[in-house]
Amino acid sequence: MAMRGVVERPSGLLYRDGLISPDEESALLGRFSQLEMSPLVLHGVPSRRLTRAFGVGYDFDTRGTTEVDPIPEYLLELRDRAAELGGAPSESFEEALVTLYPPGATISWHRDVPTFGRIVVGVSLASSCVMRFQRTAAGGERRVFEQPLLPRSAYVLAGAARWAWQHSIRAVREERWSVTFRQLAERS
Ligand SMILES: O=C(O)CCC(=O)C(=O)O
Repeated sequence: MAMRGVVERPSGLLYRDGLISPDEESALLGRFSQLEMSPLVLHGVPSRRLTRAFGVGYDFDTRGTTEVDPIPEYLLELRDRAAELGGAPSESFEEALVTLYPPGATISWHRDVPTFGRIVVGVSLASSCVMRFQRTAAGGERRVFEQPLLPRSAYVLAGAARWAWQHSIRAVREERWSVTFRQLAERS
């Protein structure tokens, strides 16, 4: 179903197909299948998607960062490529959030919390989905955009795409994994 509103590409949204090869994707998915994942709990309500944070964690109840395991070696090359696409030093991406969307899982409308920095880079694995964007323009008109995310692709949210637009993902048809790299606002 098409979104209602005037279509506008969010400024600061960058999309790149083929950030990783099919072999690299398989190797990462093999690693991810060994990870202990937990349902993301948003204000007491567990969501259908499962996550595992590395480097820095975030608690939606206390709105603070938490201590988690360091980013594993096998994610460092991926972080380098994500950082190059995002145009910021690799080490500035202190969080790597691995998310598993079982079939039917979604992420609802949100902006990433301001604890995190100016640039967010997300990598998609295993299946495709549609990332939706919305904002209210001056005068109250709704602006919308849909960005298909293919497996092995990456997107960058910076500028208006990071701060002015909300994003969400429609229910995925097949299992999807993502890795989201974020900076900490206080250091970016
Ligand atoms: O799975 C994705 O690529 C999007 C993740 C996201 O929007 C989030 O974790 O806030």
